[in-house]
Amino acid sequence: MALLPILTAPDPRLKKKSKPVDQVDAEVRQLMDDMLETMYDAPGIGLAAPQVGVLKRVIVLDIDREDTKTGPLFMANPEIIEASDEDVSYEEGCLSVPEHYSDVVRPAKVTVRYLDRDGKSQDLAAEGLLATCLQHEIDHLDGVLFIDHISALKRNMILRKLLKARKEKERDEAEGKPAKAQDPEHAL
Ligand code: GNR
Ligand code: NI
Repeated sequence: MALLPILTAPDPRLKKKSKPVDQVDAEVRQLMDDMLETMYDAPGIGLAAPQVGVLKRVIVLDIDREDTKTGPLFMANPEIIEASDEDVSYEEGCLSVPEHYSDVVRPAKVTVRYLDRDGKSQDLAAEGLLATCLQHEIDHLDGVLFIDHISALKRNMILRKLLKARKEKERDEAEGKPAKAQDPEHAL
């Protein structure tokens, strides 16, 4: 197992379309396991391979809630095969867009078809946070971030702030200053 570095926007790799995997082999399973460890460490409730610089259609999720104790989910080549007409708005965050949150409107329920960690085809019907998170992760595989679902004005403001924060971090590191703590109020 290994922790992988998480890319943050703006980064051209986060805008690319990821390639399907031919099969869930040992290499893909290793990627899934490393991604899960990285996601728990972050911490987050989902992670897509392009966020760790691997342009493969692989995602992992773990929505640990009282009502949905699904445990970790490993998915290769996930596809939305059904989406509800009903929409829902959720305040989303993203490990690749640190410290920014926006309401995003998406279908309330989706059914996803995917290959599990054993390479077996599965269908999963989801609602609530799991449905939102699945759509957020599958978006990553198509180079789409949650900020692409909000107004260009808000998106550009966030991207500008992310660039500024990155430059300040690089400057602080060059001067040997300690890393800033994350905002516990909004820890994912
Ligand atoms: O940890 C995460 N939390 C979250 C909250 C609301 C909607 C989506 C997410 S996914 C995010 C982790 C992440 O960036 N996955 O790509
Ligand atoms: Ni994300």
